[in-house]
Amino acid sequence: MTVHLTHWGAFEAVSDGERLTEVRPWRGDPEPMPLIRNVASAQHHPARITRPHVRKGWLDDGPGAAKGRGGEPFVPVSWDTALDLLSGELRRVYRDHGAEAVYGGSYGWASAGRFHHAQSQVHRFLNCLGGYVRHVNSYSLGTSTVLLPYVIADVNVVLNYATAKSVIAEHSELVVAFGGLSPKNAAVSPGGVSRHHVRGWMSAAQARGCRFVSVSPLRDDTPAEARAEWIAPRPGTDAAMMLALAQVLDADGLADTDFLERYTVGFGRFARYLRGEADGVVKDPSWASAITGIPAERIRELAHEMAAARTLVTVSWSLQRARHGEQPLWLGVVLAAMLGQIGLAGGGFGHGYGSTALVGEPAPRLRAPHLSQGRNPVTTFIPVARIADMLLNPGAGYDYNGQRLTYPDIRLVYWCGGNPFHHHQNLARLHDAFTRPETVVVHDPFWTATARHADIVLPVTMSIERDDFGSGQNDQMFFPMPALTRPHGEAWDDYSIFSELADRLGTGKEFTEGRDAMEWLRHLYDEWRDSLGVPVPGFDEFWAGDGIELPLADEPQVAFAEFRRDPDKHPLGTPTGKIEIFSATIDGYGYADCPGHPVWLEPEEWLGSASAGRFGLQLVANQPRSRLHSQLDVGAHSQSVKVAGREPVRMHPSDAAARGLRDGDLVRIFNDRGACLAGLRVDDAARPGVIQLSTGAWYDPDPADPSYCRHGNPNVLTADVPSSTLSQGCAGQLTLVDVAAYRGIPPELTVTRPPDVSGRPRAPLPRER
Ligand code: PGD
Repeated sequence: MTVHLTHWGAFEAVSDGERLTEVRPWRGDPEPMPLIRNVASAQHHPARITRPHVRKGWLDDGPGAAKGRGGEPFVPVSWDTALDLLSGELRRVYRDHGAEAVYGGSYGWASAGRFHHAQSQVHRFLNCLGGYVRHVNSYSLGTSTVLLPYVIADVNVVLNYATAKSVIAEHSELVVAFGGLSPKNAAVSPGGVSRHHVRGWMSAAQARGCRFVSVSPLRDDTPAEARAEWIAPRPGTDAAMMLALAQVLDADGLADTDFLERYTVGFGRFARYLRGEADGVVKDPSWASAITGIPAERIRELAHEMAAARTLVTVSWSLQRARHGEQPLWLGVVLAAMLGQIGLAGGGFGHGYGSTALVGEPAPRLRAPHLSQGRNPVTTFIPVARIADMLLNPGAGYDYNGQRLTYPDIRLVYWCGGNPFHHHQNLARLHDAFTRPETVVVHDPFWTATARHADIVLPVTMSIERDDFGSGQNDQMFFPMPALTRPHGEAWDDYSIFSELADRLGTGKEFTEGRDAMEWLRHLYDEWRDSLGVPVPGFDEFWAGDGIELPLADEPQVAFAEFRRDPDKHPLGTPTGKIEIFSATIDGYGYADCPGHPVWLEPEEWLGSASAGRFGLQLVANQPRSRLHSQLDVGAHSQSVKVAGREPVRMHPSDAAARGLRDGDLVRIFNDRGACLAGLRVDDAARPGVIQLSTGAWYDPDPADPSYCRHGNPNVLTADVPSSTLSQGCAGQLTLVDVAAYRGIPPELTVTRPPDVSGRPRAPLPRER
């Protein structure tokens, strides 16, 4: 048995050199995830890319904006041909248009493994050529990354030095979880998870008497082990509920004024807003009840319960992935500050205990080695979720985080390790944006929708097909990851592709430094080992073993304990060094969609808005439980939950009855932006008025209509709008839709088989009668 690491867990496998014949969870994992079933079953699926391909139109006509991108047939070519064509095109673009014409942001999670980390590889390669336009922030946390440094601390401090789950289990009396504590997300971490503790800490806290309150439109956003009270506001209205909690704390004399005085700035301005002195509206529980649908009395009681107990306020990442996502996040900090428990064991504020495995884990003292990406001389960047705006509007100006920026004129897009036709919003608009560049290059193991929108498609190995080592962020285990099988078809690893391209472009020495992949692993390991000052085995011993344990920090972490002890000696990284309930800096930017203190701002699409009459259901487009993002959607576990061959959508029984729908029906979900098919699951875990359709079903558009997905990708429905001007973060979590039964012959899915290489025109799809 050989150990291997994925973002969703470690497993042990037996291989016959071609495929994995036996897979079982890593023996050290107390709560292994069924997602590991996806790996072996996807490896040789027909949707794997077996050899390099070039879009026929690009081959025939050369580079240029192309309406046919995403719909035209591909021509299989040899590696030599593909690499010659691609190196020639890179040479042309860098020579004629410069590095500012290359978008190499290439957002995506790719696979676990520190050396073959796809982003590091593509960025290092492009840096050797002169750089590229990059992205900043992430789809996960784009809003938090910008907001938190103004309010409390850098996002990495908030996440990596969060109060340890063991401390919560021991000390918290009440955990109020806005957005819940989702077990499916808490099982995943970038780079990998060895020991899952998704449920254990909640059981332990609950057994000791800690109470959990889960504020979410979905009951199972918090696991049964927590025995949580479920409060289900209208999606997107948490900020109103939080303001009312703050109003009760203020009005009933429950706020910790000493804490607010010593550790925060701006409470006075905020209090005037709460009390209605600013706008004549008191933000009390009755006001919030009309917005959220939560009884005013329950909000009032909860505020008193929070003040009477050691209370941890947590906010999930999903809440900030929405219009005005800054507001509930900021209010989470404000509530914790008003309770005066920031810096105390089991109290205060946390962000993402149910969003990723790494939050609340004891940070190891050592980080595993990684490959340097080199230096990017290009200063132009975009906030990651502005990709379609950039491609559609070269030269246009826009605001971001206090700056006025200009979109560059991109000629070549290079994607390696991500799937924008999964992760971006309003996919029909993205489809349009992808017609604009002159060349699109994609490396992926699979024929994802993004690969199908490329001109040059290069097949890469899965992580089980190459030698690497891996360790997740804040994970204690560092594993060797020797190749378990030979590569599928003619797939190469990203490093080999970039090495060959770099050779052709005259930057081979700089890119490879004369090493092959195995020599890099040894080199990075030795360099790391020499820098440690603590004994770890030599490389050969490490490579032959089952992983090493990295030493942990000495004490379980309590977030912001030092700041609480001495705020003058340990100020925060905010402009004033204190928690900013009012931010003069943000106020100074003058953004109407993110003012100087947290407020309730009505989103354009919510159950109380005018358009809710036309589209009466709020869609929660959240993270899937059967795969990570869009990864390995063709794998056995992901396929096992599909309904009628489509992604499952969950709907409350009352909403299903009102529409004459039954469990198992094929349905069409629609709004003004698009439509998708899905398989209905009737389930009272969704609040009435809410449906839930996970992200990640591979986008399978009607050839004549990119806004229509046959498979169930919610991003044909979501709006390509930012959370706010401040952060320009992804706001894809919520959107208004309606649902109807699909009548007629269901169209066949095509995304699970390779695209057309014949050149024959594609037959139109059956559509609804
Ligand atoms: P993945 O499916 O992980 O999605 O978006 P992201 O693009 O990260 O894509 C990774 C791709 O890398 C896959 O196609 C995989 O096959 C490929 N890959 C794997 N290993 C390798 C490798 O070694 N080399 C190469 N070249 N490729 C490899 C995720 C993004 O989606 C995220 S992080 C979030 S949080 C967002 N969430 C939402 C949301 O909540 N709601 C909506 N509506 N939309 C979202 N989109 C975002």
